[in-house]
Parts: sequence; C-alpha cells; structure tokens
Amino acid sequence: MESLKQKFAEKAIALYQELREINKAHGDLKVDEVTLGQITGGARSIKMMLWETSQLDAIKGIRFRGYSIPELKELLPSGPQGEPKPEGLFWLMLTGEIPTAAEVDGLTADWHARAGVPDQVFKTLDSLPEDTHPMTQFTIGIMAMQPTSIFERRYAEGMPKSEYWDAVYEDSMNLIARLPRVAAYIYRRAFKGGKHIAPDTTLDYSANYAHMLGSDDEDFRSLMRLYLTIHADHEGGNASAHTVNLVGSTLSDPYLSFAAGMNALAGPLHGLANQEVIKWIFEMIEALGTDRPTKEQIADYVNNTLAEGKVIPGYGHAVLREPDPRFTAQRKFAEQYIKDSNLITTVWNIFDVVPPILEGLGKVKNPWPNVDAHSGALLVHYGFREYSYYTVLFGVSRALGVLAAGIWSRALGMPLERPKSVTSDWLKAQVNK
Ligand code: CMX
Repeated sequence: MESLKQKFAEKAIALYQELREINKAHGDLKVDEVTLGQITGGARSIKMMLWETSQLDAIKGIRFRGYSIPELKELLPSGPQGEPKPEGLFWLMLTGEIPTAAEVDGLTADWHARAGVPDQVFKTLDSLPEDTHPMTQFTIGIMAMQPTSIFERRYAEGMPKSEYWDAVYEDSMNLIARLPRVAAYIYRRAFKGGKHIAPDTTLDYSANYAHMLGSDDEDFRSLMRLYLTIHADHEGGNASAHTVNLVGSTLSDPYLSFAAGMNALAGPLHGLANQEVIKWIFEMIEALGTDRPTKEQIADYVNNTLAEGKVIPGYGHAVLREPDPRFTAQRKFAEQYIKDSNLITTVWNIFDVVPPILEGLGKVKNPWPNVDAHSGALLVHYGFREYSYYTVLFGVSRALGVLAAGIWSRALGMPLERPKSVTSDWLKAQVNK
C-alpha cells in the first residue's frame, strides 16, 4: 500500500510543475479587483491566497476537496455508528482522494506511533495557574513542543528548499498525533483535579481523545468523530487559518505557526464564540428562571442583548449567507442521537427566533447560525459543561486543515506572504483624484 507521504509527494510534484507553467503563461491575468470598502472593511472576499484543502461558498457552505459535509458522511470511512473519521478527511485534504478503511486505519496507527509527548510539555503546563484559560494553556502546550521541531533542526543544518515540505509533513504529523494528549491533559488538569487518563491505542483518533477526556460513551465517540471532521477547515481566509498561513510563510515551523493560529482562534468573534454561545444561553436560562424558555422569552432576551450593544454569539458570518452546513450537521446528529433535551430544544428555538431579529437591524449581512451556535449544547448533553474548554476542541480539529494546508504551501513553494497596506492619506488621495 502506498503511504500517505508518497501519495502526497506525487500529487504535489505534479501540481507544483503545473502551477509554475500556469504562472509563467498567465501570471498577469486579472482575477480580482479591490475596492476602498474592502480595505477599510476587513479585506472581505479579496482573493489573495492559494489554499488547496477546502473552499467556502457563501450559499452552499464548506466543500473539502469538492465534497460537502453530507457527502463526507457518506463516503469517508466511519466509526461503528456511521460518523466519518477525521483521519479520512486529513487524507482527503492531502491527496484529493477518499481513502479506504485500511488507509485510515494505517493513519490512525501512524498517529498513535507518533503521539508521545515530551515530559517537559506536561511540566510546563503544570507550572501555570490552574485557572489559566484553556486556550492559553493550549498555545503554551504547543509552544512547549516546539523544541522537537524537525523543520527547525533541518533548516539549521542547511536543508534545501525542495525538502521543506518533507520536514513540515513530519512536524505536522507529530503535532496532530500529540494534540489530543496535550488537550486532554489541559482538561483533566483544569477540571478533574489533575487525574489524567492514559491513551488507549486500540481506539481511533477521536475515540482516544474522548477516552482521555474521560468518556467512553459510544455516542460521544461518534460526536467527536463528527466534531473533529466538521471543524477541521474553512478555506484559508478565516483568521486562524490565515494566521497559520502567514506565519508559516516566514518558514516558522508548524509548531510556531499553529500556535499563532490558535491565538487567533481564541478570539470571541472567531473560535471562542463556541464558549460565548453556551455562556449566553446559560445566562439567559438563569435570568429567565426556566430551562425551556418560550420563543417570546428568547426574543426579549435577544433584544436586550442587542440593546446592551453586544453581538448574538453563534450568529452571523463574514462569508456565509445561509445557515452553516456545520450547524445543520450537528442538528441532524442531535435529532438522531438525543431525545428530548431542554438545552437542545432551546438551541433550535433560538434558531427560529434570532434570524428575523438580526435581519430587522438592517445591517447584519448574514442572520443565520454558524458552527458555534450548536456545538456547546451537544457537549453539555454528554457531560462536558466546562465551556471555557470548548475552543480547545475546535483547535484540535482545526489542526487537521491548517497543517495539511501548510504542507501544501511548502510543497508548492509558496513565498513569504506580504500584502500591501496604505494610509488614510493615500485613501483620501484616491477619492480626491
Ligand atoms: N449579532 C449582532 N450584530 C451582528 C451580528 C450578530 N451575531 N453579526 C453581525 N452583526 C453586526 C456587526 O457587528 C456589524 O455591526 P456594526 O456595523 O455596528 O459594527 C454589522 O452587523 C455588519 O456585520 P457583518 O458584515 O454582517 O459581519 P462581519 O463580517 O463584520 O462579522 C462576525 C462576522 C462573525 C464577526 C459577526 O457576524 C459576529 O460578530 N457574530 C457573532 C460572533 C460569532 O458567532 N463568531 C463566530 C463566527 C464563526 C467562526 O469564525 O468560528
């Protein structure tokens, strides 16, 4: 059986040649224009980055190598209850091909073999105050693994550019393999009195992570397979992915670039929204004094939140203009696996109530729920109520997409990223021309 690395190398060498030729023949072809509003408006929609692993459509949502989430659920090798294994998605993102079950099992075994975490990492985490936010612990844990970077060592030894991708591949595989252990350690340290659970190498990536967190429930394992698959990648322009890409383009190794991206994911307008959603719902339940608020009560609470000048977490998106298919996939999971939960019913009632209210503001471009609107309620259902941890789960998943994309970037010889900035004087001069 051809290894993932061999398969990737064949695809990457072919695409590298093809892109060189396209660039030579058509490098001056205009593919986009930039408006003043885009410069002052967060660079929305400006095409400026190559990202092989996934592409986002404003209406249809995310496609991983052309496949939608329902298609991935159908096609990727799955766990016993049919949820796709994220190992398969990683294979797909690197090769463009749906792997066989044997290939996925081989990748699971490879990651188990690479999963040893240096003791120094645990010591570093143990030196932090226990109430340090889990995302801060996560980036520190990643940084504590950086001294093991193969890319850094080989670069210092004079590695030629043609080998960069190989070293980045090795670092990325090691980092992905180790992340669940580090992430579970943070959870058990922060919330379970430091009673850690050893990995179980008979389990797949998601089930082993669930196990180390403290759950061997078959349904929760399935949720983790789905969760780690759907959060993995959302094309290259989102803040965490773009950060990893930018930092990686300086030839900072995957530990440095991934940690940087996780600092972006930790912002409340991005990944931290999954914590903010459930916090907001818990506060609403507390304020209203009921576990199952009516739609009228929810509408009043939403209006109060807006009146206080705050956003409704889990709603809106910089690119999407329809309900996020990642929200829909989680809703379907809840419909299949969970019967009659007040919290999940509340999430669905919020979905009925919020969009018309946001639309009524007349400024929100997308009133629909994003991925973060649903995930917390599922986690609470399986006993994980510690919402300050939720973004770490997102981060473990996001590693798969951004690190696969990083391997592609080095294989395709992508240069240092360096877009142009302008001053307000320059902008005014354009207007007054
Ligand atoms: N609640 C209230 N107001 C909202 C809103 C929401 N959920 N979403 C957008 N708006 C407001 C914006 O704050 C902005 O207001 P101002 O003009 O007064 O500043 C206006 O509507 C226009 O914003 P937009 O163009 O529709 O949205 P952006 O592309 O600027 O921002 C996002 C996108 C996600 C930051 C925004 O929708 C938001 O803050 N949502 C809540 C936080 C959230 O769920 N983030 C997670 C996104 C998914 C992820 O990355 O993980």
